[in-house]
Amino acid sequence: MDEMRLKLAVQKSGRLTEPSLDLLTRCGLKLSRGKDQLICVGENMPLDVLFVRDDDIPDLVQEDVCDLGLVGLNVLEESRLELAARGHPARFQQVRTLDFGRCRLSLAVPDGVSFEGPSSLRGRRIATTYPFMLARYLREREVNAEIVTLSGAVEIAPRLGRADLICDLVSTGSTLLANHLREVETVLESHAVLIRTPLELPPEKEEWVQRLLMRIEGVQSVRESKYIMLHAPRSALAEIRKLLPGSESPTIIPLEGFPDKVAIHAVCRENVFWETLESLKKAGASALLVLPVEKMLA
Ligand code: PRT
Ligand code: ZN
Repeated sequence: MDEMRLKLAVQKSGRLTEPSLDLLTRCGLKLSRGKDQLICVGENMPLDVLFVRDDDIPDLVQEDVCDLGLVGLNVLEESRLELAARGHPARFQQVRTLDFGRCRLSLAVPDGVSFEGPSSLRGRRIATTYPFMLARYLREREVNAEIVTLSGAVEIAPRLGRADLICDLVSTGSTLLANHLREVETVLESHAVLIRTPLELPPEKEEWVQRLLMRIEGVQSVRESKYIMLHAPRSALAEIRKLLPGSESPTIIPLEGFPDKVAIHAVCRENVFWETLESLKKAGASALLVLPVEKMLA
């Protein structure tokens, strides 16, 4: 492999695959072929993508096989704790919080079972695929419980009599519902993160890491952003400015032939909903136009 090219680990096939590739595409990366191969070559950047299981991503960065990785905080934290337990401090650095892969690691009890806080866990058997995070949670609360480590299908463990409750990832909650389980405590709020090696990289590689970080920032900040244009009576300017969601300094332009009116252009860093447009109109605005923002660089 070419030592001068960055290597970024991405989940091969799973929940993080599509949003990870979407982020990279929005950052301008063009990949050589489909994601069926282990490695995809970046055609327009010195960056190649390695497709692997998400659980392997922290280790690949830890062992300097990859310079960068896109992985869930849940997997990262578990790996960090596991490494620490084996006496190896984690070397990967978390460099960006990403706006996808949101979920939470939660405790859930079977319907009808009471739960009055962590002390209710005393002496219970808890099934999980995240034994290190669960152990930390219990340790911090000084609760002794039995951790039943499984490799999957955690939600059926109570029904099979293997555990009294579970500690598993939840996003919509429909899996819990379908299995007659009730979420009672959050152990970790999770989302995808970008990690990197702590190694000092050659300047050319480091420059590309910095460019990628900046582009990610740009992509994430425009996702919810909108460009809004409208006409307004000068007298309503103050009120209208207050109504524009998340915009600091709108551009105010005189309107030829209408001395009492101005045009306002603003970048709103939040979504602009119909309700906002209706309020703006009520305040005197007209000719309202909302456009998506494609790229932004501060
Ligand atoms: O093969 P590989 O090991 O790469 O994939 P995997 O099966 O381990 O992972 P995958 O693709 O399921 O998830 C990858 C990452 O997505 C996780 O590590 C989390 O960071 C994130 N993520 C976000 C989730 C969920 N949401 C999620 N809902 N991971 C798993 N789930 C599970 C959840 O445990 C439940 O069983 O999906 C099920 C449905 O969830 P509900 O609450 O929407 O019903
Ligand atoms: Zn996995």
